[in-house]
Amino acid sequence: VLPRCSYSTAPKSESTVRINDKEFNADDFTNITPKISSYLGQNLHLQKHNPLSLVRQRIVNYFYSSFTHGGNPSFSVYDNLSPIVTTRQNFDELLIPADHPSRAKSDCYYVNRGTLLRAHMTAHQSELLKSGLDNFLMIGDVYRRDEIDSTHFPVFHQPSFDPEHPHKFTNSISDAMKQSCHTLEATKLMEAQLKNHLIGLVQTLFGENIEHRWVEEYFPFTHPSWELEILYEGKWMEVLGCGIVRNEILANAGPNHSIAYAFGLGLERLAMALYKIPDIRLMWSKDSGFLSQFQTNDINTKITYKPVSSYPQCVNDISFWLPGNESSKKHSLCYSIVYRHLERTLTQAEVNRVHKEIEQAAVNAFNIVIR
Ligand code: FA5
Ligand code: MG
Repeated sequence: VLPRCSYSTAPKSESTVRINDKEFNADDFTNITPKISSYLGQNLHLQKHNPLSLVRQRIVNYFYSSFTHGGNPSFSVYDNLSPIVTTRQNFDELLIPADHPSRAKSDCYYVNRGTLLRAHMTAHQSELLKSGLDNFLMIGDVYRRDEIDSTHFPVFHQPSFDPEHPHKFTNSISDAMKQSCHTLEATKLMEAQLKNHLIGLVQTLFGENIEHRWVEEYFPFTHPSWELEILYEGKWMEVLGCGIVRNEILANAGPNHSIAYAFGLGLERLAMALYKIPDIRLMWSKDSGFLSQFQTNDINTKITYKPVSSYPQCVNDISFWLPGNESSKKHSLCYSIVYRHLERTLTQAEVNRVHKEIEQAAVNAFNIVIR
């Protein structure tokens, strides 16, 4: 059952927004639409045979193999945190200034002035740190008012990781290389670990020869920061942002004597490059011609997406009694047959004609009785 969003018809000043059966006051910031709300709870990253879920599992396995302690995973995975967060979680806790452009109404889906659909998984970093965790992987759907194209969609999925290490602090200056409280040695060590882990991940997914490059970036919540790009279809595609967590964030949340790095990946972009899916919008396809290509019990199977007809499917069921002794218990089966033309939309009448022929052929060949 998918959650729905609806708007009450009350006068504007006291109008409310319902999401997931929860009521929120609407105000001048409210810009969430019923269409966007319909994505909440779909959790593509948790659907068994969805490409995003296959990549999610491979990422989790990779981190399990790299972060273990005495044979057990040394981090926790959160993949079902609610995407409805406060502006405090999404921005303030991450030191994002009040006038930062990423807070603009034109960039986010606001429920109201204080509440929005998270724009990144980093929104949960502080609460998890405060709950005492020091190594965690968060995966979920995030929402941004981005212009749609082949690599951008207003809803996408982000695995985000945050491992921490003990650190002896110094008092020096902050510069392009590091934060003032960190030693240059520790910063360099963290940078090397962070980059190794991420390169290790893309090599595990794509093979040793994956072409990649690091680009210097700026995030208010990390310093220094980078983005990783991989070569996809002859063009550089950004797949993640990362950096060394600002010490103020760790200190505010509790663990003061440690240094941590963090990153946020674009799950769709990795899935696109891995399975050669040409357009991010296909990830939302409910078409069995798309989904059936990812029906595998081995997440490491090499899959190359084959385009399916863009004309709609038409589904007719065939339901029949198996042949058997009249007196014995009758056994019936039902199959769904998907019809689709490669060059045009089929009409129900012509589908019915073919369907009748299949029924007749099954009766003749297997002696079944159509129900
Ligand atoms: C962030 O979201 C940071 N929170 C990442 C981070 C985490 C940095 C922790 C430092 C520490 P960014 O906005 O670049 O960063 O998004 C991360 C990735 O999400 C991008 O590299 C891209 O792969 C993906 N992404 C961003 N916008 C979209 C979109 N509209 N559609 C699909 N994927 C997107
Ligand atoms: Mg970016």
